[in-house]
Amino acid sequence: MRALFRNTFSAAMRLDIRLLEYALAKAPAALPLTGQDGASTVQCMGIVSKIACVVLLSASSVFLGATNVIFDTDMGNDIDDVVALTMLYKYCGEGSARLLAVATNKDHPNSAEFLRIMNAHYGHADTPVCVGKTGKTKWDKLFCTPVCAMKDSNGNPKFPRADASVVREAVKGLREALSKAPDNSVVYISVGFSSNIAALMESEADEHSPLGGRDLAAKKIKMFSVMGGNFSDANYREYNVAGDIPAAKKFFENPPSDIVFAGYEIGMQTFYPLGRAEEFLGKDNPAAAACAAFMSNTGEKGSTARLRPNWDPSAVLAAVEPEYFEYSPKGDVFVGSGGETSFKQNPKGKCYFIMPLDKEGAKKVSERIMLKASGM
Ligand SMILES: [Ca+2]
Repeated sequence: MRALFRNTFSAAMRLDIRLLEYALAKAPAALPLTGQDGASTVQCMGIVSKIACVVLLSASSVFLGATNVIFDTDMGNDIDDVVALTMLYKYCGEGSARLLAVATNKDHPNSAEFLRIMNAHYGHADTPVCVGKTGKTKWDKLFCTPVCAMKDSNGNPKFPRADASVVREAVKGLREALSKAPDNSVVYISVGFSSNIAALMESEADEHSPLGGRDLAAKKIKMFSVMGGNFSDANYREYNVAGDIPAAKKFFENPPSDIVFAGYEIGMQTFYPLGRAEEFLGKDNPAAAACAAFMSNTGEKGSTARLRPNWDPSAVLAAVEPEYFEYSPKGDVFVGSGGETSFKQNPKGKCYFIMPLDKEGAKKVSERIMLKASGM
């Protein structure tokens, strides 16, 4: 076991599922059986083996439980948020994650509308969509607006939306979701600006909880998984940090719970092939449509081989399957005036970051992300 587990019990339980998947994949071939991942095929010896394998996997999923997840995104700015979210849906479908809420910190209405489309398509129509009026990146043109505008042959919206009743003001929605969760059970994945988290930390007692936001977060969130910063270059002004420096400073320098960082440099080590999104995700799929729109609207139309760095997907993988990475010791993260991030080792610190991958590790992470960001 290479990983530094923060939650040994749940990580061990997730490992059990993978051991079963491995056993299935290695079973002698006789009867083909489509695997849970869709993109892969596992084979079992015969009818009896097939039934036994399915029963084992099903029983494991029920027994092993799921990680409670909140996904906070700047959906609409870059396409890797879409890849990351499809991974989460996959984990939910497999029983290894439970999506408590999604939140957007991109201040454009079609960011939230696209999230309602995604949630409806992937069977999460009841999941709260928390919308932050952050004032950050108020433009939108790359994929949210184009996908929201798509029509079917009758001129109706191509993709159904989750009902507008699921929309919440960000802080209210996040407080509601956290208050309903068991203590120390939530993994909060942040793959955009820290605006919503900073606002949550400053919030006061309300009808959902008598606790202030910082105390509520500390009580309910066992860890944050953050795509942000650069831990190989202390002068680098990473986008998610530079986009809301005061919020990042408030959050990173005094976090309510542990933070694992997937830095810019980790995302740059593996890539998702946008040109194969429809092959991986299926036709009439809003995520595939978003990938196509992104390629078209960023001047890459016609490319079948475009590779997009796995920044946000790395944060999802670290949240749900942490054993795919190795980690730094604990320490403190500081945010510079221009959005630079620096790390200082401190055994009492709450921050740590994913270590750069070797060649074999990068191959495994790349394959795992492609597998999880495919099919349903
Ligand atoms: Ca993002």
